[in-house]
Amino acid sequence: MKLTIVLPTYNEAENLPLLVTALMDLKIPGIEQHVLVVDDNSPDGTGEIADDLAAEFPEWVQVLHRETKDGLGKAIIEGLIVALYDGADYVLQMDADFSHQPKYIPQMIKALENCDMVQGSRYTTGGSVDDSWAWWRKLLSWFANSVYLRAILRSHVKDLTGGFKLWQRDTLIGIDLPSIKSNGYIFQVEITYAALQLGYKIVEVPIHFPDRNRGESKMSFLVQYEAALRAFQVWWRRRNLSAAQRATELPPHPLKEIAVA
Ligand SMILES: Nc1nc2c(ncn2[C@@H]2O[C@H](COP(=O)(O)OP(=O)(O)OP(=O)(O)O)[C@@H](O)[C@H]2O)c(=O)[nH]1
Ligand SMILES: [Mg+2]
Repeated sequence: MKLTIVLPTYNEAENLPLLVTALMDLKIPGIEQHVLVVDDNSPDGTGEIADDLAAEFPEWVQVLHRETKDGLGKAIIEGLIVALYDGADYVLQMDADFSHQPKYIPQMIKALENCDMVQGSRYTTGGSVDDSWAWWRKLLSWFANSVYLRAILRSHVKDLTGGFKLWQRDTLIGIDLPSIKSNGYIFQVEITYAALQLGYKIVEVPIHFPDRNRGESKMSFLVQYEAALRAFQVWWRRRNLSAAQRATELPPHPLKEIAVA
């Protein structure tokens, strides 16, 4: 089985080489693993570091260079579509700052045998967030995911904003990725909600989510507040989807340029 790991990066110069090494060290039986870095012209040189990794490990690492930073959602969608064109059977999306820990990937692959998408989840039983979070921050994040968003979207998934997702190829095709219009953090909610509405089975695997310990955080309260309001937009746009509306063909290839060393 071919697994492509899509890593969106913006200023992850310190994290990326360590993460790529950690991913390659996994060596999961029966899995041919590839990494696709999607870099938005990071000012800290992450793109060049990614090119160096691709030159060093041409059979494992590919790089997709986007000209500007126009949102995490668009970067991930491009990566997911390119992974499908490259023939991936499974596609994993994960953050490149070690908040999503490679050690969970084998469990997630096992869980994917019985479902259409596996969500690495902070809020299912056994999941947790960084110990240093203040109680009110833990409460707010838990409430936003496990109560507020779930109530609006009537979803059983407890970590709707989580970005650690392992997809079956057919699920990603069925979703019609270019139809996901949200950007930023609410993107994670819309793509999961679209999958649920299309009747795909999602299983949550508990993860511990440590804070990044290298590089700068891009998260802010404004961003979280905006995501909370946009939940209604996502619900409205997707409320009438059903399994009959699954797409059956690959979307157009999004790429202007792909650099493979
Ligand atoms: N390509 C691309 N990657 C991005 C963009 N914004 C964030 N990322 C990457 O997406 C992943 C998730 O980023 P975040 O976790 O949102 O940002 P953060 O700053 O780590 O936020 P916290 O984890 O809450 O501290 C990381 O690998 C980032 O480098 C973007 O606009 N384009
Ligand atoms: Mg992060």
